[in-house]
Amino acid sequence: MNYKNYLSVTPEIEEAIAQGKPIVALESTILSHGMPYPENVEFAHKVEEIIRGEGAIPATTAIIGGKLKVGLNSDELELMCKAENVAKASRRDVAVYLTSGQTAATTVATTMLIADLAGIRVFATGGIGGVHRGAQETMDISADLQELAHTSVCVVSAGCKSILDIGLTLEYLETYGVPVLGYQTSEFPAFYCESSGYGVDYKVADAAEAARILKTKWDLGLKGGVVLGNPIPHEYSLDHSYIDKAIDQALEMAKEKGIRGKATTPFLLATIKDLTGGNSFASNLQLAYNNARVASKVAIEYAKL
Ligand code: PSU
Ligand code: MN
Repeated sequence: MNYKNYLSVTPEIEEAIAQGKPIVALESTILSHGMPYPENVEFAHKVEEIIRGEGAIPATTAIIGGKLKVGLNSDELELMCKAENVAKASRRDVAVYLTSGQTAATTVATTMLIADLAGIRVFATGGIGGVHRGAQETMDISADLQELAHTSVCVVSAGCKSILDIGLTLEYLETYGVPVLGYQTSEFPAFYCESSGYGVDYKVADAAEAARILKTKWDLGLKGGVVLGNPIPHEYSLDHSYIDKAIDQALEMAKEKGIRGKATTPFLLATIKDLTGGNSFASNLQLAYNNARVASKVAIEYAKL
């Protein structure tokens, strides 16, 4: 396997991997297609600072110049945040964009894939992709779920947005043998809302317990990811009725405009942001910071095992 020819890992991260230090992977689709510029620049730096503050090393991923980048410098972060001619790379796009040299942001699926190639086991994001509402007709199911089925990385997220069918997303994860853990909660979180009405498989008490579960799973050769659901901090949790109204409206607009395929999720995210103004964005930032904190703790505990 000569996959290493395609990886470009910063010296700091390369050394950290070699020494078994705690590292937290971060995606770039959340920057390029999930947040407005220039607010996303501040976010991109702050989330990395939070991880460093906890004692782990951040590794933001992207596809730039025909390489799978692990760790971005300030210019590269700026490039992803400006998002001019930055594509969205899911698993099926990776080889194409590496070949063409297209700059692309990494989704949860692609970040997991890159983290796994580099040997990074913990990843912090905002929300995972999942089974879209109406998937019975459209078959729109995020590639994130198949990646979770096969790729051994723990994804710390605030669950998923209710642009998705949360119940079907959890069913899909069950079918593919992906453990869904709740970080100090028995409820699967719904991104902006700390609760979703759906339970998790197991509530973990702390990062050490989560890390032991990861080690046990992978020691057994049970390949595949783990979802660690970490609810948005209570003070930032939004009202279900408030956010659901915006989500329903965004879904209706997507239908009217005939939005399909990989454009669906970015369209819904941008429309919800516009409909709810700054409110939802402030919550979005806080839940992502909180995931970075918890992911760092898990990476630190995992590195001790
Ligand atoms: N959901 C969010 N914020 C995001 C995404 C999803 O609340 O930024 C992004 C993630 O990168 C995720 C991707 O992996 O969208 C899923 O896209 P799709 O549904 O096209 O697979
Ligand atoms: Mn899709």
